Amino acid sequence: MAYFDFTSFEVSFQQYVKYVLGKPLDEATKKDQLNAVCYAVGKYLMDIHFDTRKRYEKNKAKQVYYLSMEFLIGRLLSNNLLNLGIFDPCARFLKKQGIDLETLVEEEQDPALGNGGLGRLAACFLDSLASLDMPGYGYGINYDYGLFRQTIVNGYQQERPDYWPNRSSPWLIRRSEEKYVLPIYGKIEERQDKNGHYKPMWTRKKLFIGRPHDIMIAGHRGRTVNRLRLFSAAASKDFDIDIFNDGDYIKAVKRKIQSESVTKILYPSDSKETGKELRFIQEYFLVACAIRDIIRKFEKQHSDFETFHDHVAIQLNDTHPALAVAELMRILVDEKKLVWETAWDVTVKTLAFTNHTLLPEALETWSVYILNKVVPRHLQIIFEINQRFIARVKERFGPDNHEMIAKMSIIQEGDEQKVRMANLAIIGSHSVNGVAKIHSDLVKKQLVPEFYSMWPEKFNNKTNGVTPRRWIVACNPELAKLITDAIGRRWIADLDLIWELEAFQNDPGFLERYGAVKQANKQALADYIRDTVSETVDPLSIFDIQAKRIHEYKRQLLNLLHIMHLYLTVKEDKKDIGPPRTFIFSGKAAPGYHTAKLIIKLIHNVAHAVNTDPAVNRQLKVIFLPDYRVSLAERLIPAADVSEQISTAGMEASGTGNMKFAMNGALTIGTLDGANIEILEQVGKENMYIFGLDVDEVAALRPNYQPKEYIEKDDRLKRVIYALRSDRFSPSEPGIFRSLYNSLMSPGDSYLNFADFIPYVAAHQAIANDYQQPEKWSTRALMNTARTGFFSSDRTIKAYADEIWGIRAQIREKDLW
Ligand code: 26V
Repeated sequence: MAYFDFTSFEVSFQQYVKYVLGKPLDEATKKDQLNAVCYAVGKYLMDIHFDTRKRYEKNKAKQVYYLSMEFLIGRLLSNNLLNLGIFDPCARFLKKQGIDLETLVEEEQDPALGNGGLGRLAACFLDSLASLDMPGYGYGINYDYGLFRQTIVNGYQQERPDYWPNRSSPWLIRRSEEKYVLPIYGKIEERQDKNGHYKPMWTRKKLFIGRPHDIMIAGHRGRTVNRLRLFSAAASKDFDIDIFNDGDYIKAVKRKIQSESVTKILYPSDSKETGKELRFIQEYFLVACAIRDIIRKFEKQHSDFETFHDHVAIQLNDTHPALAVAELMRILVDEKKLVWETAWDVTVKTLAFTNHTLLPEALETWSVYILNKVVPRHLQIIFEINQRFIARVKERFGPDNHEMIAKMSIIQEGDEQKVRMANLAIIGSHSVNGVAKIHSDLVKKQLVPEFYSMWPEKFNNKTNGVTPRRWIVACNPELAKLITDAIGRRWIADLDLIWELEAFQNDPGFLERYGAVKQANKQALADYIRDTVSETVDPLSIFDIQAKRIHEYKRQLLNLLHIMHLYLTVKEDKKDIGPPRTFIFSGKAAPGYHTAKLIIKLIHNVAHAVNTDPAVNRQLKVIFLPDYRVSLAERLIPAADVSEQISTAGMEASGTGNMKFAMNGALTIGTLDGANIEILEQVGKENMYIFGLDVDEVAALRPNYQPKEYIEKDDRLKRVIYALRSDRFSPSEPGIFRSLYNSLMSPGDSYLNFADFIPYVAAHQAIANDYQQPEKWSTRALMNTARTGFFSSDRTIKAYADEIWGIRAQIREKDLW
């Protein structure tokens, strides 16, 4: 724990307001106060960071670098205070100044430098690395605009730019003295050096630069502070100078703007947007900056590049940074003068790759044309890698096995040649992992079986996890306090210990307190719902939440079909549907994903029908909370009774929201998909509602799927689907949902919504029944909290560290005492 020195904190705070902001203390706005506190906290972070670095250097510790186009870190103030162990004294200090810390925390803007699961996972990993005292640094991009802000107009999603104040964020340290100059465009001229060795020259290239910005990442207990390094693009003086000298001032300024535009905006994970040259340049930019930074650090302590992999591990977060394979080869061969074979050995031993999705539309390919234009030397290297690789494929599978060669080649042939980034990443890495057991199996069996048969030893699983520091301690402080009062505070560093809560499953006093925490969180969410969308919800109703990106495979539509069924049961049949229920949705649709946007509209229209109907709205409410983001997740998750994890089996790689909800005592209604399967293994089937087809059943059904059969079999489904078709939920915009109806009714609906409808309704009926026994419900919720210790990202990171990276904790527990 950091030691909180009241006086020096006060001095920092006051000096910042007076001398940096230039204001008398009593004129400081809320934002000023926030910045002043962040500044004072930042001093702690910096001091510990210097110590951490010294420790790593002294130990000559092997380092891991996590390369990711996205880091969805969320707000940092309360997290940093908690991890440093100075939250309470800081709150007391502020109170003395008449400032409420809880309110101040809400002033902080949520940095939205990620789309969803992949970016949030990267952020949890950084927290775990620091909390485990491991040398692990993040490399990413300092976008000016993060993921769009979502507003809703007449039930439709609208996107607004999200400017992330990267120039004024109190957490971001600009390293103005450091920069990397990067080549781009141009041609390769085949030359030879004086010994007659092949020496390609990258000529007529343009230059632009990457500037690093650092965010300090504090570990739990304040012993280790690592860093996340984000790069911004800028124009290089060299880039412009010739044009300026030529006198073309306007052209020079244009170039400057072009260079700076590279890191302007985070691309939404939108299949329509893939293939854009600017996105490719972003990926190159990240890789080029990161590898240079890694090499510079390596060279401070070592000189022999043949041992690079003994000191450095690099993890590729999906294929987005897969160009690292070519970039590392380029530097080792062209600049460090290693022979190809040695350079290749070092590269493969250094790199490791994580796959996060099986969806074919998300698998990256880039046209050879773009690579040739943007990074001609890298393309040349990729062709060389491919040629050597195909020779090995021929050795292994026979020289005439053209089918195998076509599948495994990095180059996809066709009208236009394309580079398959997954193949490049697999060939260039010593480890390929999926993010949940089932997903890793499918990577081997379905996605790349050929690679698996060639290199079975490369493939492994690392089931995702989430950090309990943010996802329990910070977002659910009352629950954290209850747990700590019961079993002590060591669970925060070692979540396995949380199983000790099982001892309280028959303790009525404890269960009552546990239930009261949930009730208070629900009340707080009810207040937030009132304040943001002007709806009143019954805090005693079942809070059933589906919060995640809107996507057909995640099946928000299945959830809606069930809600429509409940609505019609009350409205038409005048039947009782059990305890009152509040269904809450939150999530963004990719801007070009028409169907997903229509699903948002349908949620709103169903919500309108339900919420405005006095015959229904005491039993049922439907809420959509706009602009899903980390800080909203932090409110939703602690308040959930039921967590919806209902993707079509085989389509959700892992999910991590599922883990957060379960830890916070929500019962999952879910399919046998992603990490749900492992949650089931941990919490037990009596503490979950598992329904629907499993992966094998899905695969067997798909070719024979006949949605009509399900309608014929089930009158409830028939009524719901006819209501959708009849414009009952779109009286003023007839026909708008016709395409949703059509895709649900199509045998080609790959999400098989109807196939899981009946078991889904049955699972919800079971929930309604069980909720009426509050004590039993609380016990089962508690079992979810007690048995999800496995899903700490500390467990995940330890497995990466031992089995892939070969890095270690740099503080041993015994040294501390
Ligand atoms: C794709 C694209 C393509 C267009 C440009 C921007 C962009 C950004 C991201 C993606 C792919 C996202 C893949 C992803 O987020 N996968 C999720 O990863 C989570 C962490 O492993 C996992 O829990 C989710 O199940 C999985 O969907």
